[in-house]
Amino acid sequence: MSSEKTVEEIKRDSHRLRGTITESLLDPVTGAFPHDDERLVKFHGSYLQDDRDLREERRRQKLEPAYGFMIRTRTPGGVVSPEQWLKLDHVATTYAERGLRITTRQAFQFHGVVKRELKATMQAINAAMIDTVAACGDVNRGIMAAANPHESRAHASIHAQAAALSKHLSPRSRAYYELWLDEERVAGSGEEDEPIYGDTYLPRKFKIGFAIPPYNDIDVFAQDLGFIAIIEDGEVAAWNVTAGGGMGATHGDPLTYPRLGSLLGSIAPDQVIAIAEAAITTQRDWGDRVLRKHARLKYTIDDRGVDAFKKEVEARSGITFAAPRDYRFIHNGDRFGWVQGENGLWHLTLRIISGRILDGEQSHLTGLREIAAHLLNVNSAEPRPEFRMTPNQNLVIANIPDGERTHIDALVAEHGLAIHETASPLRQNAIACVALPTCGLAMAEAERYLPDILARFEALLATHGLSDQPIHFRISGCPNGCSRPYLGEVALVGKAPGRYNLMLGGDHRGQRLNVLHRENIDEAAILAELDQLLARYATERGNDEYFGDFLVRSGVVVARALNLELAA
Ligand code: SRM
Ligand code: SF4
Repeated sequence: MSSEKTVEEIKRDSHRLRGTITESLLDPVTGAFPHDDERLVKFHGSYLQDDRDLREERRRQKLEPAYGFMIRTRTPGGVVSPEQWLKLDHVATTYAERGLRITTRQAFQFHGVVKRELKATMQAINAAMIDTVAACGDVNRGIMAAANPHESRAHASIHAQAAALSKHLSPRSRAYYELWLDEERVAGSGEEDEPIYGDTYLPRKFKIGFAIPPYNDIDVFAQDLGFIAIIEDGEVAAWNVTAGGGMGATHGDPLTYPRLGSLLGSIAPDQVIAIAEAAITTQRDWGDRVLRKHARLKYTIDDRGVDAFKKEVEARSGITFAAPRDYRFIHNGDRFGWVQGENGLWHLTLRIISGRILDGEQSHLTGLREIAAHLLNVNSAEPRPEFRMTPNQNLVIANIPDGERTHIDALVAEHGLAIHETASPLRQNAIACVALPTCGLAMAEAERYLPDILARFEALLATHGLSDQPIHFRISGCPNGCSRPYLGEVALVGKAPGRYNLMLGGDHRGQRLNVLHRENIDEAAILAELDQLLARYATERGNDEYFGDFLVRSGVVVARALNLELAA
């Protein structure tokens, strides 16, 4: 039976990612896909899920699970125009449940799309000139780029670089266009040359990001391949390159672990594509094709050594890395409210809790729709107003002429979107992954639990007179690490319903992994532990000392990977 095939076999036999997806879409008997097509549809940006809140009840009623598809966009650097926003809003309100969801990699996700509407939804997304190709699957994923809006010229150039690289690394297969957009099949269809990926694509997902110091909002050290811009006179003068970052782990399996990227050296501004292609093809050829848990680049690099990997990338690209250039990160979060870019235009960063944009207690979806509609008519030269999703699941309304700020502020206030003005620093910076009810891998709540745990954490901070402390808190429903929890000063990693591993000791720059402090504890134990530590922090901390740094200095935790060579 085909479901016994390995993922490698499924990819190889898929006719370049087509499989039998067309037939599976037409099968009226089930809301699901057969196993092989389920694997393949990921390469088209979609996951088969089921509503886990309803699982038990449906089982009792002898019904199949409440299947729905998640769809993720490919939006390099997280930029969309107001026109695109309105079209994506239409997709969310027409086909999906739970609104628009900004992800930790600057994409949108739609949840709960039923199979019979999957194709129409894909087409509606494409009508916004946005596709979902390679948003998931064993390929290069959505490329991240700094969202911090200060340095306008550098931003424009790294966004253009992210988009160009994303295009270069996209699969050449026309499967997406045939299956979803009814492109006609031509001779050779199903056998397209895949010069970068080959017949079986990559052993595992691959992630790339571009950072602009001093802000590390993209968490560059969590990327398989990271580019750190060295800016001179407002332009990118060089890139430092990192490789082998990643967060995913499995509870109790020491073969798996989070890892910070290693600094390989620096390259010239125009060498990004050659280096990225060489790194990807090296991982294609060297990565583990047997054990998927061990197939990320971080394990390849640890198995072969950083130097061997670096030399191979140099040989394949014909580029020799120069010594790393000096740089300094100060922060990996977002800066909220209005800031003016060097080109005189204004940018407003809004806090979106867990990236979820819904009409609920507040009319956030409606508010942003009205803002997008207004921006369509703003009379301004290039660069035009746009939306930028941030890697911390927030939203920047960018390139706004001075005269438009009052109107936007009014819409923001009317629709309760000014969360950043009142939220505690803890709440402003917290990140939660999606987890239940859609994520099939979730062991515990994350996004839905975030407001409650934040309220309790805030109460503790208030007790100790620490309400103004910007503690970075991250929560994931399982150890895969989608909220990049291993970089949080305080993090909860789901173990079972209501139970988490308490991780402590990350920093504010995304340069230090936290460590396991208490395993498999419930909320009462989490709060009791934090209570004690915050009491010490309140009295023993140094001037301006962050909580994570305090925990390390005072020996409460021994940070596992200080990555000292990077700490400028
Ligand atoms: Fe993730 C799997 C959601 C960013 C590491 N991730 C999943 C799946 C698709 C579950 C599944 O495989 O069935 C989740 C879908 C949940 C849902 O219902 O929507 C999921 N990941 C997410 C998002 C939506 C989290 C969020 O709250 O925003 C993020 C989408 C990013 C995007 O737009 O592409 C997301 N995932 C990440 C990140 C953060 C990052 O990339 O900066 C990581 C850690 C970095 C890394 O890759 O090492 C991450 N996701 C994983 C892993 C562990 C991979 C590993 O190396 O072991 C899995 C599980 C897997 O691949 O087998 C996973
Ligand atoms: Fe799902 Fe785990 Fe990722 Fe959270 S961290 S979205 S629970 S895979």
